[in-house]
Amino acid sequence: MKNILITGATSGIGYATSRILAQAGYNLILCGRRLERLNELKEVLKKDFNSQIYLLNFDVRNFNECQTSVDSLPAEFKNIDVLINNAGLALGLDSIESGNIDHWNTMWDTNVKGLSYMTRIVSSGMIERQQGQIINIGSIAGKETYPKGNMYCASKFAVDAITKSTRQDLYSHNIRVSQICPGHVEDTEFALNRFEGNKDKARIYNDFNPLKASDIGEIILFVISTPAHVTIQDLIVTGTQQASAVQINRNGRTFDPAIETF
Ligand code: NDP
Ligand code: 8X3
Repeated sequence: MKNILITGATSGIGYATSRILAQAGYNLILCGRRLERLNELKEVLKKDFNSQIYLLNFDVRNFNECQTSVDSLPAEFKNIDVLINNAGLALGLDSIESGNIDHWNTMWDTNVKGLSYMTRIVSSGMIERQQGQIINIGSIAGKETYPKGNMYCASKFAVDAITKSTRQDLYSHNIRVSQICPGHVEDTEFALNRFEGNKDKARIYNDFNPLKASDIGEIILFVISTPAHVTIQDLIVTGTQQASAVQINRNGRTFDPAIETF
C-alpha cells in the first residue's frame, strides 16, 4: 500500500484527510507541531482502522527540521508515494497599511516556504523512483483577492504559481502535481487562528453552509485514487452557498440536514 505524508495533520483538513485515507487503507506519515495531538490521532487510527502510522513532529518553517525529519523515516516509510502539502494558516485580516509584520512573515514562511521545503526534500526520492504525487492545498484566496486578504492571498497565489511550476519541473519524471483550492471550510481551526483565538470574530460559518473538512478529504482521496496516467491539475471547491471569495449567501444554512428538502 502507498505511503502518504500529510503536513498539518493535527487539525482541520489534515486531520479529516488522515481519517479518510486511513480508512481507505493507506500507510500514513502524519506531521505537525503538536505532538500530543499526533499521538492521539495515531492511537485512534490504529484502533479504528488498524493503520500503519509514523509520526513526524516538526515545524515546516525550518528547513533543517523538515530535512532531518524526512531523513529519520524508517525503511518501511522511506519511499513517500504521495506528499500532501496542507499545513498553512491565515493570521489577521488587516488593511495593507496596518498589516502586522510578524503575521506576514509567519504566513509566508509557512504557506510558501514550508510547502516548498517539503516539496524539494520529498521530490528527490520521487525523481529517483520515477513516480509520485504531490497535492498542494491552495485556496480560493489564491485565485481571487479580497479586501484585507493581502498577504494571505499573496501566499496562496504563490502556492498556485509553485504548483504549476513544480508540475513543469516534475512531469517528465512521471510525478503528478495537483492543487486543491477550497473556499470556506468548517471543522477547522482556520478562523480561530486567523483571529488569534477570538471566538466571536471566528464565528464566520453560522449563517451559511461552508465545506466540511471531510469534503476536502474525500476529494483528496479521489485525486489519489485516479490512475497514474491521470493528473487532476487544479480544483476550486466551494460550498454551494459560496459563489466566489466575496459572494456568500448568508441567509441561513440552506443545507442543514434538519431543513434539507432534497
Ligand atoms: P487548521 O488550523 O485546522 O489546520 C492547520 C494545520 O497546519 C494544523 O495541523 C497545524 O498543525 C499545521 N501547521 C500550521 N503551521 C505549521 C507549521 N509552522 N509547521 C507545521 N505545521 C503547521 O486549518 P485548515 O485545516 O483549515 O488548514 C489547512 C490548509 O487549508 C491551510 O493551508 C489553509 O490555508 C487551507 N485552507 C483552509 C480553508 C478554510 O476555510 N479552513 C480554505 C482554503 C484553504 P500544528 O499547529 O500542530 O503544527
Ligand atoms: C481560506 C479561505 O476565503 O478565508 O483560504 O481566504 S478564505
